[in-house]
Amino acid sequence: MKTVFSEDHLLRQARTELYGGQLVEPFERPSRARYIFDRLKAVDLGPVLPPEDHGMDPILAIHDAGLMRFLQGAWQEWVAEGYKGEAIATCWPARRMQQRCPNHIDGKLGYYALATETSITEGTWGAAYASAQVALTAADLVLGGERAAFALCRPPGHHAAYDMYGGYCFINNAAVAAQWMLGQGAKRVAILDVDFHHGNGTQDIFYDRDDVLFISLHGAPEDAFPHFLGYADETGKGAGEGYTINYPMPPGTTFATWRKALAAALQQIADYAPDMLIVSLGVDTFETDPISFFKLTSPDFTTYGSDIAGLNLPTLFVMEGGYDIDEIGLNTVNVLQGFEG
Ligand code: OKP
Ligand code: ZN
Repeated sequence: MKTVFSEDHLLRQARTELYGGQLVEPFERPSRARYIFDRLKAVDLGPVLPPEDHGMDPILAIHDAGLMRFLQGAWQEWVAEGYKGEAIATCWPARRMQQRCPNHIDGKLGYYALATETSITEGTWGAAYASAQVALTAADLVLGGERAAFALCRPPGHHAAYDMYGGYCFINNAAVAAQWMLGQGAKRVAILDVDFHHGNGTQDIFYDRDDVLFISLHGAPEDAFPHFLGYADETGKGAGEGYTINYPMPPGTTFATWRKALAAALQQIADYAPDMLIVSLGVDTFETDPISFFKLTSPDFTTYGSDIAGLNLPTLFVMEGGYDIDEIGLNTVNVLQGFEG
């Protein structure tokens, strides 16, 4: 399997994440990508290619132009205000407040953020842009006839909604790739999100559409980030009714339970008969992930990679989360090797 990867992910080197009332070293850190890259090389998964620049148009086909402008300029505005730390939202348009974008950087951060753990830093936009280009280039490989491709994206994307960033995500790489596939001739695309966290951004983007089926397996919102989306009764709206499917699962969920949800999801994807499959691949379902509560083991990742291959669909894997960094390479590449059989 070919991988697409950009060193520009290194532009995102945040020093702080707001976690447990402290500013800690972010869980989403540059070494994640290096460990995955090292493992790909160690098992000789296949060639690693750089991204080709597809420009802003495929990104603006998914995201609000205001959010993109904001992300490009936020760091400069923050510094101009004289702030010393990294740019973090501190206030929100909460219930019964105006949904209007203010001028002040503090107001803009709150307007566009969906959570406060994710700081914006000098290189954040460059890394997020490169990550989206990685997904687009890997999508081209699948469109060009490859059985599968791996977009080693960093930063991740599935929490980024039409006009919101957060949860370590700025541009929704999987959604951008799905829309690109549709523009290149695919009639229907399925997105299977196996990251521990609900893919609220992807769901939001395609909620009223029937040309993208979105299925997510995740920690139940009662107990897990992003807390305010991902319930089983969210099933789509309008033309999209029935094309969003959620499998929330409780703390302690083991592979046996998780795999049953996956089997149901795979059947629903087969029934939908898409031209292509995108897997939002997060390995934070691992038993020792520091911020998650499922109990998958390393061999389980191989097993479910093989399950997904059973669909026999052209498949694009897009990297999302996974924070047990010592094992992130093994677990990620196990899925890809399991898929290849
Ligand atoms: C991004 B991705 C845990 C707080 C979680 C944000 C998690 C973002 C995950 N107590 N904070 O889906 O892996
Ligand atoms: Zn996650």
